[in-house]
Amino acid sequence: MALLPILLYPDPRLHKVAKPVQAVDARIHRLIEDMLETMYEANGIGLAASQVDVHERLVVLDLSEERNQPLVLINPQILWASEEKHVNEEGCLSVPGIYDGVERAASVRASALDAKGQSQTIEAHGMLAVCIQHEMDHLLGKVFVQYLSPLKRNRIKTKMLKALREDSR
Ligand code: K1U
Ligand code: ZN
Repeated sequence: MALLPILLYPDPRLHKVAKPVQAVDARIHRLIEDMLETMYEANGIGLAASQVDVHERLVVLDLSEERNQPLVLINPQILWASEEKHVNEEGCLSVPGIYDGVERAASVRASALDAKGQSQTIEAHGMLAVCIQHEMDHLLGKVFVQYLSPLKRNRIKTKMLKALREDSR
């Protein structure tokens, strides 16, 4: 297993659109293991392959208290989203230290392959629904700060670039 470097906003690679996973093979199993290790080490509840510079439709999640119930979504698709919307506080491992409210569907139904390549349907509400939508946005090259006002987004971009410059000194 290996820890993978997480791309930081405003890295342009975060805006690439991911392609479908062609085969759930040994390479994908290794990537799943590495992404789970990376997500747990960063104390995240989700991670999309796009964030580790792999532009294929793969997401890992774990919202359990004990951090022992990983969920793997390969080639996920939203089948249904509720008309009811909620605003939730979101964070992102690619935008560390920034949290803000984003409006999303309160519930979603999604289909995906699991780590064994079997199809699964997930009914998600609350934080799981938020997280699935956030991670699927990553696969489309969208970062949650793009929902914020241009003023907020520019402030975040400036702050992130300043932190990057200071880290490289
Ligand atoms: O995509 C990511 O970078 C992972 C992200 C998932 C996420 C968290 C909260 C709302 C939507 C999506 C994180 O894990 S950020 C860190 C975190 O654990 C967290 C942040 C805010 C609320 C709850 C958890
Ligand atoms: Zn994110």
